Amino acid sequence: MQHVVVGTAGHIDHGKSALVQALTGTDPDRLREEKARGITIDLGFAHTVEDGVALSFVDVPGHERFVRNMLAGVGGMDLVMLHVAADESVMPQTREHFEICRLLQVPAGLVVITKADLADSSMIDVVRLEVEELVTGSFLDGAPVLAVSARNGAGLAELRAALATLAGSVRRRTSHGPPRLPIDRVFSMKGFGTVVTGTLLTGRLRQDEDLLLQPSGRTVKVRGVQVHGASRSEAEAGQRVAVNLTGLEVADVSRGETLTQIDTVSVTRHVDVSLELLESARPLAHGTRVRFHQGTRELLGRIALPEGPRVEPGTSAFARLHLEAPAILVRGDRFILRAYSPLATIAGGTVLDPVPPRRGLRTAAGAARFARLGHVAADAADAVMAMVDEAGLAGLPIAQLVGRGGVPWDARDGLVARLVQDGQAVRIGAVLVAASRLSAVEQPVLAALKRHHAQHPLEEGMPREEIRERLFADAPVAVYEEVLRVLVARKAVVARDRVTLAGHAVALTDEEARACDAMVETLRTAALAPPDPSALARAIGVSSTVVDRMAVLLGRRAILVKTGDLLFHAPALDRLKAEIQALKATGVETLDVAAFKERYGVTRKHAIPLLEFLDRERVTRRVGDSRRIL
Ligand SMILES: Nc1nc2c(ncn2[C@@H]2O[C@H](COP(=O)(O)OP(=O)(O)OP(=O)(O)O)[C@@H](O)[C@H]2O)c(=O)[nH]1
Ligand SMILES: [Mg+2]
Repeated sequence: MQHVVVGTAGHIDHGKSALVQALTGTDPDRLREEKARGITIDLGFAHTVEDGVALSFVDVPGHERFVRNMLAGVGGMDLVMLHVAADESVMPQTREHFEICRLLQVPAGLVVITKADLADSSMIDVVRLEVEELVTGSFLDGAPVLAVSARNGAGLAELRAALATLAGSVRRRTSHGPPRLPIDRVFSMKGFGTVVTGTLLTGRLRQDEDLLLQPSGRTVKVRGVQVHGASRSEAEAGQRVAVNLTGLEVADVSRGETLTQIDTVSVTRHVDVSLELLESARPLAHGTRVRFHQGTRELLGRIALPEGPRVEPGTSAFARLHLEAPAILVRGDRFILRAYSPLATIAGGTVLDPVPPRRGLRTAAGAARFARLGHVAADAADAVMAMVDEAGLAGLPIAQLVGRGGVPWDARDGLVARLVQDGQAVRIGAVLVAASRLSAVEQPVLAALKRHHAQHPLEEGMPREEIRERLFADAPVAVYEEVLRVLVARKAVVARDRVTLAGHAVALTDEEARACDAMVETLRTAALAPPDPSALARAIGVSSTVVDRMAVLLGRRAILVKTGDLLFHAPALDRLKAEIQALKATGVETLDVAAFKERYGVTRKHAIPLLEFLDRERVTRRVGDSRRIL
């Protein structure tokens, strides 16, 4: 069965609650004080089934002092019934409630002229004209305007039929993924404990599952779920639900919190928005303190304007809101702003980015960023790409697509696949990186290598880690690896422990090249008894500086090994290591300097550096004057 949430709206005493009761048989005024004073103070709820459609009514108070309670009810509405009493016509809260519904983009609705029994047809025609003037050009332009009387039942049948018809055109909410339930009521039920209610905006809510209360971060368990007064094993988006929770007291939770799961929403104090200032409002200056109403939550915050000192009435603008407590948002959420004092609705708007980077706002770049976000707000793919692009090489975690990007859960993977397929983004591990960012960093990598080769002609290349620190400090390692992988695949670089430009060869002079060859040859023949470096230099006829420089180069290539002051041919040392290890198998446990000298026919000058080498390589360990073979 289709579920539709129908809200009331309108001035105090215009017969909203009476009409809900006439339609459902339930008096939505449940508080003792409401009954005593004959007015609605807080939200009331009732339900009925009409022509196969489950209608849930949210009845709001008309009193100007309770607009904040009214606001907590509008967020979940699919349809609104704007009430205008036949004997009073359009009044201040008729206008204010209508503006609120318009600014929050309640998708559809109708107008009811109530108390028709108190007016004749010419009075009703006047009311009709005033209503039409009010709603011209809005979402209610052309909507049904029905005269009804809760007292004598006139027009009720037509109203029911109109609601059932409108219900057919209501948007479907996505039932995939975790639930998002802004809480509008909390109470305790004898024998059950804490119950919270609300309109399930997206996802599914199941009995026995663990959920998160935001912003408190408290974990709770769903003990039971009720929809329209009946127990269910699960509820789905668009339904009004009552959830019995274990793990918390009534005092631990209040209206304005949201029941959800991780990665479904952003919990945030700074929000980038576009807003529309009402004609009736005063100019809104940078820095003004305002009341922010979103979902069932009300917060105080300050307006920051990226451009200009103020917003003029009747115009739209971009703004950043700095809130005094966390809001629970995703991109695309609608909200209302009210003046701090005197209380009045002044503006409404859309969340463009619930987690904006904290960079300069009143700068050219800040303004450009808003222009881009505002421009793309309608299209999820463009908005997500704007966020991906802005995240730079760090990438946008795919997990944030729902909670920050406002992408429906079931559309997330498809959107990622599309952006990757289009070549706009690359998926690297758990993040999306803009393809343009990846290609833009290639030039700096190649330039850094070129500079490095020029400054260090004898080095094989630039250490992998040094490039990462210099150019990829904010990026996950996987992103850096991906850039290298692409450059290697294109044969632009060779990447081992060091990264080298393709075609780069260590540049040696003829003398250096000859010295290298001679050093290797001499040391190979000398095996475990090489000459010291100055003797080596003399023997091959070059300066000691050249020998030292070539020693570093050959050392880096693992052709020579330096131990103590001496250079050895690496294969000679490898053989030595293997032999000593083999000795152990023949039962020899220890080795002293004398035995080592004798065994290899070397003097102390060679024996000491060689034994130190073996210690370093953990082939032996020094114990007193002797060595234990490990
Ligand atoms: N004659 C007549 N009186 C009505 C009708 N509907 C409501 N009333 C009376 O109007 C008064 C206000 O009705 P409510 O339904 O409480 O008005 P409301 O819009 O819910 O008021 P708030 O919730 O306080 O904003 C009550 O005394 C009702 O009995 C109607 O159709 N005809
Ligand atoms: Mg009422």
